[in-house]
Amino acid sequence: MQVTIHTTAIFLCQGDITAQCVDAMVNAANARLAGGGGVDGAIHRAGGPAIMDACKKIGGCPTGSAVITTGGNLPAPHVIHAVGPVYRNGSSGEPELLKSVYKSCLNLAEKNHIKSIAFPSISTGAYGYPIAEAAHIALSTVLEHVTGSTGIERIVFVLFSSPDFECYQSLLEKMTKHG
Ligand code: AR6
Repeated sequence: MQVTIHTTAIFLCQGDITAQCVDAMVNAANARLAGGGGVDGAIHRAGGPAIMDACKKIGGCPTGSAVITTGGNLPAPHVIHAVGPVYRNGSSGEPELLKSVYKSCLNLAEKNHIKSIAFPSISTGAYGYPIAEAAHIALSTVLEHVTGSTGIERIVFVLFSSPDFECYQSLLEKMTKHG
């Protein structure tokens, strides 16, 4: 599925984020930038040790924020390491932190003249964020951001499972139909 808002095309696809040909791939990282499972494991495996070397130099990243490194051997020259919140009960600041992490990625992308960026569904794996709530925050933050003037031409959400893809798809349809 694809929608174009202002000058930015937003795509949804199902698959493995490490195969995306984009300027920057977003990693669902942890605050220590220490690597892990899920997207984090896949990105470090496919990108090689240069990414971990760069993460070690940075040292860490607060929840709700993001940092940028090389993409190592990945098809993307950059990786944006985004630290989403661990989901507790939904009223411990998780929505604000999740919105903030997407905004941080978009701001970092613009600052680095990135024209295409791939996002996973941040926080909805090991960090336990319910998919529908997280998808709503992810999509609304991106849609809001691209109504302004931005150098980002292409934003891809890469969903791993078919239920996650369907959830994002039905939400994006609703959100773009009703404004
Ligand atoms: N491509 C795209 N999406 C994927 C891939 C992939 N290769 N692999 C998993 N997903 P998660 P989080 C989906 O756990 O919840 C790590 O250990 C997955 O199905 O990667 O933010 C870090 O080090 C889910 O929908 O990230 C942190 O400690 C989504 O990506 C912690 O997990 C996010 O799942 C971060 O947890």
